[in-house]
Amino acid sequence: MDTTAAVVEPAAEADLIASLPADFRWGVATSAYQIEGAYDQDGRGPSIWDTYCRTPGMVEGGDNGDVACDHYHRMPADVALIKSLGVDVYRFSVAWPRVQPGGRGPANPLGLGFYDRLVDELLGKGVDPWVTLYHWDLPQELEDAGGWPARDTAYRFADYAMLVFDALQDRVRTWTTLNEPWCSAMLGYHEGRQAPGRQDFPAAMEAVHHLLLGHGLAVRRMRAAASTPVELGITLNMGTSMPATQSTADQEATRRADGLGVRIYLDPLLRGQYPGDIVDDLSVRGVKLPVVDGDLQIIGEPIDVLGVNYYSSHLVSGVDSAGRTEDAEGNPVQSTVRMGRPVTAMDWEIVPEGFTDLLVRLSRDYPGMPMVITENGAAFDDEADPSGYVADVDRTAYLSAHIAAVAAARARGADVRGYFAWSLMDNFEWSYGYAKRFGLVHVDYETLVRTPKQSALWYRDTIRRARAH
Ligand code: IFM
Repeated sequence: MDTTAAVVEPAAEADLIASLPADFRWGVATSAYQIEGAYDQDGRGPSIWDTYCRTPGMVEGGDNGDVACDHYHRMPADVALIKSLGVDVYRFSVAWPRVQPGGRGPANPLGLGFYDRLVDELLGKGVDPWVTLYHWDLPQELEDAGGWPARDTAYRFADYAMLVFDALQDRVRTWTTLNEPWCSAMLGYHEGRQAPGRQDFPAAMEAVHHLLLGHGLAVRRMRAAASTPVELGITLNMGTSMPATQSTADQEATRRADGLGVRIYLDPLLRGQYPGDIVDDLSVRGVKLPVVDGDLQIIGEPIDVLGVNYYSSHLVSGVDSAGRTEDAEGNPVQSTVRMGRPVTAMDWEIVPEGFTDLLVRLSRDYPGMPMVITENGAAFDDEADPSGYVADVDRTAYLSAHIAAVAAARARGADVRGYFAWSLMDNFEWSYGYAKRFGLVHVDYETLVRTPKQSALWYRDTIRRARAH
């Protein structure tokens, strides 16, 4: 790690990055199921992802998180690696099925013990821990009882959150309740492309509401129990949706995309109500959000920080490739149209200015809410040399352009206070298995040896420079 990364980002990007303040928080992020492995150790119970991975055809290559990066057994060395990148803060998630193997009842001390040690290890190295309570690994028993479409799951989540909060709040300042509830609800219960793999749109809308309710219940209880100042928040994945043309169909499709992707979360969280146009759209489809009196007050519990995960932006059309405006069920079409930009290995178009636009728009539409970029990064088809080193010029360029986009948003008034690169190291990319690599650090899945890529060295140098001015 002594090599200086030989990357010179375009001058304009370098100038923008240099404008970030010295107290800007720099970090790297991971999640439990994607890196930990040790899937049946120390009393961990099965989660929906263990089940999904064992369902033939669901995950590329039949991969699973049984071993992943084996972080569970290599944690102290991984923390040393994090430290070597020079970051201020490390965002990780706690595995609910380690803490409560069946999703209810008392804490499993061995499961909690792992996070207790992780927090101490980080603090001992001068790195702040940032805890995400839920990054998609619902205990299977709770899914069997109805999963997120069931109201009870929200209450189970708040109970679990308190077990973790009580154990770690003396050392952890920043807490994110949920990571990307859009993915849990839409990919998990509507599209079936993630665990638990259901395809039921009304159930997905029930999941949206109960995820938000679980967030609010947890925030209310954590705030009441906090014995030192804490920062509480939630992380949403968002992009900028733009109409492919100025036609009414495309503008309407864009409104719906933004409504179901952004506003259905942020409006109840920050404005105390669901967006009326989306509630109307749902009712045309015979779907209702299962709101009970008092829920919106709970969901709207004040938060301190909004986590923003950004990867790409989209042109949206109300017409599909066959020229139809309605799908087979008679619902209006909402399709994405290529902008003709370069793509990452996920086939996601690279649109850094959509990031700036998103952050400026969020600060305009939801004023007064500090933001931190809790994820941003890119998968590319890395080729490691015999030593394991990857000269990932493409990822480095992506990071440079996107950090500059954050700085540009700040210059336009967006209150963004930190940035986490996704991800610390290559890991289990959900339905794509190990085929997609997002890491700043290369992982050899045969030997599990970690090797910092060029992007890791560039990131370390960038942080150093940002602190120096
Ligand atoms: O790997 C995921 C992460 O778990 C959630 N946000 C998006 C990343 C890349 O797909």
